Parts: sequence; structure tokens; C-alpha cells
Amino acid sequence: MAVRPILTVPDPLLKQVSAPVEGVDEDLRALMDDMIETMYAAPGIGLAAVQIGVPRRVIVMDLAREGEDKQPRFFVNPEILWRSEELVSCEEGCLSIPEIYDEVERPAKVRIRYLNREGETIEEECDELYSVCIQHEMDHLEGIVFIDHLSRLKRDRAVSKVKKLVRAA
Ligand code: K2U
Ligand code: ZN
Repeated sequence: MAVRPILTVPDPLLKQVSAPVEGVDEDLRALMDDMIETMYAAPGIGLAAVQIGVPRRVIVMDLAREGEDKQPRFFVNPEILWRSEELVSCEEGCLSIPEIYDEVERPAKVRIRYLNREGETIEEECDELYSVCIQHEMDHLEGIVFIDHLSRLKRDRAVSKVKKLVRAA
């Protein structure tokens, strides 16, 4: 397992639509292990493969709270099957847009289908933080980051701030 560098805006790769995975094999599991280690090190609670420069439809997540046992989750070729009409607004951040936080409105609940780490097909309903996080990550698979849901002014200011931050690092 390895901690890999996380791309930051305005890296053009973050705008790429990620390709479906052919099958869950040992190489893919090695990628997912690197992703989950990278996410824990950031720290974050979710990560899409494109954020470490691999434009494939793979997401990792762990919603366990501080002090709880880790509960890593792995999502391969995830699809949203249903979105609630009810919307919620939640403050979001992103490991590819450091130190920027803002409110984003999304469906409160979604129903998703995906392959797990063993290649089994899973269907489940997501609500609360699980719903927000999986929608945030699935945006990444479409080349969308959360500031794309904000005004042009807020988006441009965020990108300028991240560019200065990365230059100063
Ligand atoms: O895509 C990412 O960079 C992962 C996000 C996941 C996330 C975004 C918005 C709302 C919830 C989760 C990072 O984990 S952002 C850091 C973070 C950490 C804890 C709670 C919320 C956000
Ligand atoms: Zn993100």
C-alpha cells in the first residue's frame, strides 16, 4: 500500500470523465488499497480514483467517527438509480480543493448500485452524510468538483486561492 499525491484544481485531469472498470481483480484491489491509505493520510472520508490521477470509476469511503473502528467502503462502477425530490444543503470540502468550504444543495437520499471489493453487486439507499459523500465522489467520476455547483465568482476565487496555497507549499 502507498500514499499517493492528490491532484488539486485546476489540474485538467480532474475534469476528465472516468472510464468504467472491466473487472475487480488483484490490480484493482491494490489501487483501492492505495486510495484508502491516501484518504486516511489526508485525512478525508472519501476519495475518487481520479483525485490520484487514475481516471477510472472507483471510489473509497470511510464514514466512521473519531475513535470508532474503521469502516472502509469500496465502490466500483457506481450508478445512481434514484434521487429523492427532497433536497438538503450541506457544507462541503474537497481534498482536491484545500481550505475551501461552501454549501452545496443535493438530493437528500439516493439509491445506488455498485460492485464491492469482492466484485459482488450491491444495491443500497444512502442518506445523511453517506448520501452527500457518495454524490460528491460520483461527481468526481464525471469530472465535476463541488465548486462547479457554485457561482462563477466563488469558483474563480476558490481556484485562485488554491493556486496560491499550492505555490506556497
Ligand atoms: O472528494 C473528496 O475530496 C473527499 C471529501 C469527501 C466529502 C466531501 C463533502 C462532504 C463530505 C465528504 C473529503 O473527505 S473533504 C474533507 C472532509 C472531511 C470530513 C468531513 C467532511 C469533509
Ligand atoms: Zn472531492
